[in-house]
Amino acid sequence: MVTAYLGLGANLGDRLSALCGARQALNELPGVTVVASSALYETVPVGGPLGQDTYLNTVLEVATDLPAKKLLAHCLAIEKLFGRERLVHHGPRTLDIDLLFFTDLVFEETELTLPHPRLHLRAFVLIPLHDLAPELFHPVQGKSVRQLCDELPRDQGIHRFSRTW
Ligand code: PH2
Ligand code: MG
Ligand code: MG
Repeated sequence: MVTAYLGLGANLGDRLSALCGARQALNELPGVTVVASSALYETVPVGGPLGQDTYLNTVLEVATDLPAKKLLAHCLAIEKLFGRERLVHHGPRTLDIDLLFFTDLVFEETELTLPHPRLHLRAFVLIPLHDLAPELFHPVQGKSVRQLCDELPRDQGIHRFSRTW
């Protein structure tokens, strides 16, 4: 069993039920157990078309004995199950599941880069990840999640969502 971190986001349709449903679907996969969930965060969209609704974002810690690419394939299948359509780059989505870290694996291929290549720049990933794993070390940036959070520009348009889940 190894530890992986997944970033989830939704800004179209019933965002909370997509995140809850995705967490349940991940936990039901053979070889995957959801170990911990961060708080939920309401976040301003980064990139993509203007006028999009705000996102709900969260991060999950999972224990898995699947290889990274298998886990990614399951994540993409769960996105589809929740109505994900890929129409516009960074466009609104019912559910996005990104593989952030897979143990300390550093890996680069077209369909999968680990750690996720933009996670160190994104408050909507780093702040929920910090809830779960502040001392997690980013092997490419050479910094902990805590350090990366401290270096984020102020006012990243991210607020804790009042609901527990
Ligand atoms: N995901 C993106 C692009 N922009 N912005 C926010 N706030 N949250 C996201 O999850 C997000 C985004 C690409 O996957
Ligand atoms: Mg994403
Ligand atoms: Mg994605």
